[in-house]
Amino acid sequence: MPFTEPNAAAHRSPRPGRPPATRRSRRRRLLLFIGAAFGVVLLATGTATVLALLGLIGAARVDTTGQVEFAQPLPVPPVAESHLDAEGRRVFDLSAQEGSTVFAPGAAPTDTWGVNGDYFGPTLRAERGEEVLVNVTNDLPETTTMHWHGMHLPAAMDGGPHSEIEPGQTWSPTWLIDQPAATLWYHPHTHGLTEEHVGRGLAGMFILDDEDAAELDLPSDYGVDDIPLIVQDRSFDDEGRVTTAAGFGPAGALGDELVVNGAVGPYLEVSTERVRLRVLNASAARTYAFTADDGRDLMLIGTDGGLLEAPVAQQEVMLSPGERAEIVVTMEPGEDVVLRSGPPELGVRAMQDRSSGGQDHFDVLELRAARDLTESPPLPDELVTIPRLEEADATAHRHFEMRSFEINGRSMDMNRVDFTATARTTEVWELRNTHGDPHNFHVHDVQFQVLDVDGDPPPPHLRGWKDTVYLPPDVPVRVIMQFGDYTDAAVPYMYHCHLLWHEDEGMMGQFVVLEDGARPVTELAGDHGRHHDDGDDGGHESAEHDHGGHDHVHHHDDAEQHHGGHGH
Ligand SMILES: [Cu+2]
Repeated sequence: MPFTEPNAAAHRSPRPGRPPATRRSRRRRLLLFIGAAFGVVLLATGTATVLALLGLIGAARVDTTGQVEFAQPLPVPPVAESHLDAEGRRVFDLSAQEGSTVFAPGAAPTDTWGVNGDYFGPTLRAERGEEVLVNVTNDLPETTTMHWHGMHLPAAMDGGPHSEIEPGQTWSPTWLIDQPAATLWYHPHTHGLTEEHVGRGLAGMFILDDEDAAELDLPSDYGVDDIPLIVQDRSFDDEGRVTTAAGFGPAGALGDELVVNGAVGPYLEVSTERVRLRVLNASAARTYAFTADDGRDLMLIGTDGGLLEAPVAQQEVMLSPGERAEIVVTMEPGEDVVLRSGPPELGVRAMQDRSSGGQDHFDVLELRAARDLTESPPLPDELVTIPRLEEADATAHRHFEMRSFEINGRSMDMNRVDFTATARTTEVWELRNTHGDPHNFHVHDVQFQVLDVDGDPPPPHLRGWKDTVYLPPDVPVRVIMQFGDYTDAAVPYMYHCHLLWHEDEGMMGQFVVLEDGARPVTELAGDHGRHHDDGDDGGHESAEHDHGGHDHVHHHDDAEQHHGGHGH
């Protein structure tokens, strides 16, 4: 069992046999029909043009506020067991396996995948300065991978699409935890299959601790006042089994109900005055804008890569796929507060907005405060010191244009290294969504800082460490990062859109980190011929820096010409 709470099936439901949200089933059937029809068109054409068309009629507005029953306790993933080996490494044993999950009281079970259980996986936890070793055994009937999202680590340990784990095999990456306390996560990064593998349930949290965070008076009793919330959108059939997504639009497939830690309509019994929510958007396509139903402040204390310098009072916390937020909510004795998601400001035109989930409302989780709450210390005014990366130190400036399913006009090629970064150097990347559709940007190995958004200093919630950032159309976002010591000429890191359908369709590229002047190998390992598009694989390009008409991505020495001819 992946969770400490009893399975929903073993729980007495106030209304046994009632699957979730039957009241919306008629509309869902209609949407399924429309979705299926467009799915056929999409398969037939496979072009982004169809998506624009889909934007017109692909998905209806969803609103579950006030309709969710909150009939089951929130399952909390257990902390993964570990032991120290002879070399002092913290060892975790994970098994990706098949299972069966009941998502709501009385619902029929759905065939799912999980890690050491039926759905999702345990929360891995390690301290800065520790070496970890994770044995990942693939007990599934097909090849998968396991990526440590947000982790600074050698490329060969990163679990990208080159690090395939065949059925029956065990992959055992090991690395030193060398970054601030943070809420990271793990999930497959299988070439062309990430959406499917994550959607089946392969995901979990990886919480990092350090001394700076431990010294702060923050809620940190896991499962009591420090709660992981892994949020996905799903659609269910009349019996409560997961079914084809109810909506489909430019962002990808959208469910019309929310699942938190694998449960539909969960509640959390809060026993302390303050509760810290570690929220992970593990959805394929949906962006959330979390709010409290009474509009109270959500105190944002951390983002993807660690704690902020100071808590930020937010009425709304927006998370695109892959992003995390640590939020502290203050409760009064005996009250109920519903965590909701309101329409996220995707910044896309109305046509795309509706079918990208930009007008949807959800009830997420009910927080039920006990009559007597244990007193919590006030939130610290200051959290951690974040050393600022300086633009003046940057030795490379790169530009990434997100458009259709391509980055800088190129689709993912497992055999092409798109650029080389130099170890221990600082780079500035300008990220630009020149598409009308929603995209975000995620880079492996490093945490970055946002330098500016549309030329302005970043808002407070974007001033901490980030590894994934939402890119509204036509709003340039500049980020700065520093590469570390890890170099590998043969195994690349990925950068990509974290909307999983886009990523699977090739909205991804690869880079290697090398010592100054070194060159990547020309044939990369791990290509098993499962390219999503077989049209142009014959002549594998040289894996060295490709200047052939793709100069969006380039080194500092030719950075000055980057605006030429791209219609910015
Ligand atoms: Cu995208």
